[in-house]
Amino acid sequence: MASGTALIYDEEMTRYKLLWVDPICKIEVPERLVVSYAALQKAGLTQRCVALPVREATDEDILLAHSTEYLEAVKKTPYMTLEELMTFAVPYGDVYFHPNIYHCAKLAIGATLNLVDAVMTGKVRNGIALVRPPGHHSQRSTANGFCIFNNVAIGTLYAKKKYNVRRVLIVDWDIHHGQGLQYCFEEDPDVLYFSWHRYEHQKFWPNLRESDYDSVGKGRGAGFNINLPWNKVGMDSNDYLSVFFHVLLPVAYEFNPELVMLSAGFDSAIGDPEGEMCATPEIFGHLTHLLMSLAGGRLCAVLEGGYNLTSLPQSVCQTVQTLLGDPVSRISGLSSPSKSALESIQSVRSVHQQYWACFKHVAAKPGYEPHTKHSKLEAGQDGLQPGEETKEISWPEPLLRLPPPTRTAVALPAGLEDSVPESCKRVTETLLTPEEAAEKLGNLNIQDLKNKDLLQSLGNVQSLVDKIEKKQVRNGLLLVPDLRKTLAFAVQHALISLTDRVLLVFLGNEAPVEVRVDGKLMLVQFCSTEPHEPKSKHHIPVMMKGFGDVPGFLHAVLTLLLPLAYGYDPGLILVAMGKGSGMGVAAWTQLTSLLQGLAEGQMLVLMQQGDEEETIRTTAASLLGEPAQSLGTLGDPLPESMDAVEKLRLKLETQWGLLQTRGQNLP
Ligand code: Q9C
Ligand code: ZN
Repeated sequence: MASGTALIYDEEMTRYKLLWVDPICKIEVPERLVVSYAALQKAGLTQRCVALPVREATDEDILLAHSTEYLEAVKKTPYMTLEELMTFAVPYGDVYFHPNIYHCAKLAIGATLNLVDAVMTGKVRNGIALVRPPGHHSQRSTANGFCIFNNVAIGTLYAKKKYNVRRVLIVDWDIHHGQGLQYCFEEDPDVLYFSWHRYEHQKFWPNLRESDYDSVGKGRGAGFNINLPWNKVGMDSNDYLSVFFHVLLPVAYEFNPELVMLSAGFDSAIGDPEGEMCATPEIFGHLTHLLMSLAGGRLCAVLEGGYNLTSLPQSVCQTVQTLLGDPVSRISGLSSPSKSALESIQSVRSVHQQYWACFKHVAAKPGYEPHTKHSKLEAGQDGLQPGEETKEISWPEPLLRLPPPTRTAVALPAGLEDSVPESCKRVTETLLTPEEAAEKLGNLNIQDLKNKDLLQSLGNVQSLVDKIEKKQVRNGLLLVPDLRKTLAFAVQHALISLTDRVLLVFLGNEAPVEVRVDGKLMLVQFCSTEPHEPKSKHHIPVMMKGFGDVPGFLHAVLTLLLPLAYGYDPGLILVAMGKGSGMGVAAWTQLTSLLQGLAEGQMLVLMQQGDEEETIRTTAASLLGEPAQSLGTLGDPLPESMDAVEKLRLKLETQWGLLQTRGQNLP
């Protein structure tokens, strides 16, 4: 399995700049790269990455996405006078040229292609190319929006051609619409293009009708172009996460990409003069993490925009650190998306429901007609007015993300120690005294108190929870003889010794623990038989029609569990799989991978002894940070599972705002 993170950077790409006065183009400065790379160095991240060289793209590479005429025209720019360069740029719009920009543009493509090569050959698992000029506005015969050639489009076509990659997901989180990417792939069903962008009902640049949510792709590509327009400025982490949970991730999993290309523009971060959004740099760590469970972890990030020289380097560091596998920072105080964001989410879900099974249950928008929109939109009710308040906005510097000395500790019964990778730290047997056990577990009987295996597993749980709390260990895996009792003990111990909230995710039918401490423990239980009416509003049973319904389970994880968990913001996660829950190993490791984005990855997994060695090994690998296995082509989820999840969402969405998916104009 591939490991390592590539970083591609070359100072040469800082050697072009705007040579005349142009208020629109003046933000695209060489310092963007300089400060980003310097921040990575200062954080000690450059030496942890695999440094890869850039190369010059060949004509053949460029012609993958551009016309000969356009290439030949750009080829002349190094020999132009200042005046000729100015004149050359005029017809394109919001772009400038420089005698060295053609050279840099070739390096930007070459950097992208070297990254694709490294990821596709398994030299690295993932990586990022820090490049200038950016690419996503560039079209077949057009420069546009600071972009000369379309780096990500060329990278995608190159991967398809050279490596025979079939399905590529392009995620464009830059705050501008990558219309160049849309045009390039809108008829291609093998490339799913997702973009969110500042739109303001077409009042924001590039002011295109086709940037709206109803551009879904054309011909065979219908359904494979997803636009999420932001119609207000001031969008924040709630809005970004909601779009991932309720739009991008469900579709992305259903699409099942073999490679993820990321148009990583950071003008969607707080403080950016273009985006005027409010999401802090930490959010990019989470967005990155959420994408790392797709395509077996094959992720190529390529810099696009980002013009605030403080939030840009911070966001780049968050992204790189996540690619490297460091624990993702906690996001506290999440609430719900804004009204305007919800309207966009609802619109894109309803217009795409005919293409994607994950949206099948979405109620069609009442009175929905693709070409008469915006009528019901409120005026200025939420969000900021454009240009307002974001000028001198400040935010706290992201906290350091220090990985604990040990990533993964395991406590396994004798004979099974070799079933997990070497790098797992073995927990030496810790025996609990019967007195200590009885203190935390009222319902132990005499037999239990004499049961050495049980007392040992309780001791192991206690020592692992303590080590995680002290940040000596990041996560752990325990195989226990009595799952229910050990789990109950783990919860008791965690609640007593931690001041923080605990999230328990339980797969199985029996109620695992009496939830007593309201507020400090949230229990999300996946079960296949009707559970008893929960005694606490923090006990959330999710009925699945059997655990074999992988698409249904995944839907519940993405659209229910993750929003709940992010809203709850636990300091520790306990995950337990009852024996014979029948959960497939791929779905199970998707769960354990995704949950590591919470609680700074502090997680303890408990499994009943007797589980298959393959499951144990894969679980340990997931805790060590190996990408989850891809789930393959998902069939349709069972309607019963979807109904159950939808019902729960409706019930809980007032309390847990990240569950919301609808604007106000629906019941
Ligand atoms: N204020 C990239 O981020 N100017 N390009 C827009 C509206 C063009 C942005 C003017 C912005 C281009 C890669
Ligand atoms: Zn941009």
